[in-house]
Amino acid sequence: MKYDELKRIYDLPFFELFQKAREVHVANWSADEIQLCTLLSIKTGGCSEDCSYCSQSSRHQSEIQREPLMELDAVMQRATAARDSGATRFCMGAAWKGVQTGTRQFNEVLEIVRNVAKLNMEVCVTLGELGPDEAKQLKDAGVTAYNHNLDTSREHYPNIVTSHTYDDRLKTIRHAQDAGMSVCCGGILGLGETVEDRLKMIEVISEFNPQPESVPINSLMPMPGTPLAEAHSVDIFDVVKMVAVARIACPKAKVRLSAGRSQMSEEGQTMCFFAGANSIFYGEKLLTTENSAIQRDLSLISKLEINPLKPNPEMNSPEVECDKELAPCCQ
Ligand code: SAM
Ligand code: DTB
Ligand code: SF4
Repeated sequence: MKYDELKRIYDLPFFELFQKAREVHVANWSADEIQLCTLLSIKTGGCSEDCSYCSQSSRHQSEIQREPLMELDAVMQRATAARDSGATRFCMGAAWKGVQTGTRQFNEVLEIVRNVAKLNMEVCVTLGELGPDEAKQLKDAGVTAYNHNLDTSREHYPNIVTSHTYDDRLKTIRHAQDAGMSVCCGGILGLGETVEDRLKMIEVISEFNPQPESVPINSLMPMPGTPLAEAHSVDIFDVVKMVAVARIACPKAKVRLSAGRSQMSEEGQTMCFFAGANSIFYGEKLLTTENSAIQRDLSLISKLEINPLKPNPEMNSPEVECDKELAPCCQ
């Protein structure tokens, strides 16, 4: 969806936007379902990149403890516990610039993926940059979706990250899609961006071909020691509006209410769910920060009378929609 259209939608009176998003949501999803995903940081800290929001960059003086790549058995214990607590998707994150075929670490990650994939959960990984070969190996190992966020607009990106470019991010997403993985791609609100930046990011994400399978909407968790440690928090009504816009722009994607949820009231989260968010990170921890507590989430899910979504581990990347003018094969 193009920027001008997104801006027109964003500028609708709040209740009109809210209603339109709800209509798109119920037309595409069972409105009483929510996906529960559990995150695990399998390699923490010491990252070469300079993302100004991230506690795991070695360029900042943050307080988190560096940890090497976890052993297979320890990951399996966590994945099994996540499944037993009701999660249907297991997302593993690593603080790397990227991964490379033939390295010991990448081989270990592939072994972890092969084993987690046997647990009948969707398997998501976020490992940084991928080339075509790495993407194919991850797909063959059993990855359902690759998470690689654009985080903000192309224009604002260099104010946030200088150690890699927006185009580097787009290339990785292309490689993941070409290998047949679904893509999970979203961003962070609260990086000092404007509404225009937020909508431009959604423009790029919604124009992927195929559209992403999921769109995480994170609110910045200001991390001590990072350049954004003192950033202002995002108004919940702005979060709701971006959830609504993401829902309208990517009707068939899961919209995941991601980092920052622990700071939101139950009522704020409920507005986000009504506006089209249908997935959350569920479990005590995100990567390095506390998440909303399990009991609090279960209590809210029960009050709202919604049910955890079933897993779809065999899911393929959605079909590419051909542009009939550019692709005569589809005529
Ligand atoms: N290194 C890989 C990469 O950057 O793609 C994967 C891990 S990285 C931590 C995954 C995503 O977490 C980032 O793209 C960003 O959207 C999100 N994230 C990291 N720190 C955050 C923070 N303090 N607040 C909100 N979201 C954050
Ligand atoms: C995403 O969009 N958000 C998650 C996941 N994908 C990897 C990460 C949130 C990280 C929040 C800060 C932390 O725990 O370090
Ligand atoms: Fe490294 Fe990813 Fe954090 Fe950037 S967001 S510093 S690439 S772990």
